[in-house]
Amino acid sequence: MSKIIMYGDLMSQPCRAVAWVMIYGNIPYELKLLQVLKGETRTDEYKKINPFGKIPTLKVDDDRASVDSYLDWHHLNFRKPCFTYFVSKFMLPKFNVATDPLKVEAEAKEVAKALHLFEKYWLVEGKQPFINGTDMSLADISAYCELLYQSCN
Ligand SMILES: N[C@@H](CCC(=O)N[C@@H](CS)C(=O)NCC(=O)O)C(=O)O
Repeated sequence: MSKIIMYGDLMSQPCRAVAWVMIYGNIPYELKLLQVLKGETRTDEYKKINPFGKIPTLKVDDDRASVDSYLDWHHLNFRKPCFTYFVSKFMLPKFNVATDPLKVEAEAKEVAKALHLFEKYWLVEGKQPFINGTDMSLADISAYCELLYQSCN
C-alpha cells in the first residue's frame, strides 16, 4: 500500500483524531498542511481533492475508501435531511400533529439538495451505478434505505 496522504490542519479535532491513529498505529503518512483560518480549504484547487472543502481528507490506496468516506458524509448530509422531511411530511400527519407547510417545503428542498450532491459527487454525475464504482456496498444500501421511505404515503 502506498503512503497515506492526509490534508489537514492540526487545529481541527477530526484531523487530530486521524493524526493520533497514524501515530499510535505507526502508520506512515504525509501531512499536507492546509490552514482553515486562511481559507485554504475553500480554494478551487483543494475542492478538486475534496469537493466539500472539508478536512481531513485522506488519500489512500484502498477500495474501501469511498465507502468509508460516504458513510462519514451520509449521516449529517443525507440521512438528516431525508429523515427530517419524512417525519414532517409522513409521520406527524399520521399522529394528527400539525405541521407548518413552509417548513415542510424548506425541508423538501434540503432533500433535493442532498440528492443533487449525492448524484454529482458520489455517483460522479450519475456516471457510475455505485458509490465505489462497480460494486454495491453498505454505502449504497444506506442511501437507498433513506430514499425508499420518501415514497411512503
Ligand atoms: N469529517 C467531517 C467533518 C470535518 C470538519 O468539520 N472539518 C472542518 C474542520 S474541524 C473543516 O474542514 N472546516 C473547513 C471549512 O468548512 O471550510 C466531514 O468531512 O464532513
